[in-house]
Amino acid sequence: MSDAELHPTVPLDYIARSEDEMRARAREFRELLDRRRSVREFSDRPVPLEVLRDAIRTAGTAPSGAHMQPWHFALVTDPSIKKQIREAAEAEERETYANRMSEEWRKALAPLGTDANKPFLETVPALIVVFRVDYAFDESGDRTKHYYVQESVGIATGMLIAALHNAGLATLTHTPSPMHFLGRILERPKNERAYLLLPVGYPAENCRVPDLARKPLDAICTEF
Ligand code: IYR
Repeated sequence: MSDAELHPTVPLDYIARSEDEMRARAREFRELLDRRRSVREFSDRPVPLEVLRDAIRTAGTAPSGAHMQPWHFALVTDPSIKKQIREAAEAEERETYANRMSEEWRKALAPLGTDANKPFLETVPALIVVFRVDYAFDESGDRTKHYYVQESVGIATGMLIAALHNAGLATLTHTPSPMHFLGRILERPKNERAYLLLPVGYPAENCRVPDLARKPLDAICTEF
């Protein structure tokens, strides 16, 4: 078989835009994403499952090392599973807040007003648990190596958060640590490790968030 037959190509589905259009789109997208905030007070109002599924499809368009797509998303809306996750997360968080956090860490978190109680894990209509898939199995049961898993899953997660925000939903990037309990409760295989827990829903009425500022461009970018 020729190389072209082994590795087929297709034309790039590229949309060319004028510079004016690019400027407008870049600004609008920035303004949209600048309104995203991590939310810790959620409404219990159900969200359309199809919106969540579409956002997960969007995450699945992320680039990945050797196109291995090393991610898996658990979409949890079952109240009894949310309860189990809340109870296990709070147990870990109680230990973290009491014994694992340094004084410096505690100070950095103070403006966020967080503690070990995570009632939102049950209030929210949906939890999306992102798993990193460290390796796969081929048809003969041998391991297939995955590359740049951390980077790939991080990019996919960013796209997931942006897609949910774009759809009008609020999220929290939640990292109870350690997160082994998520693989256990959700019965994921041993080649997967929990990466992030994302509560998703509508913000509670009158939801307030910390008064934070974004770093300006000149603080996050150096031009050469
Ligand atoms: N995982 C804990 C602590 C926590 C840590 C960081 I870094 C944050 O930005 C926020 C919280 C918790 O969720 O409370």
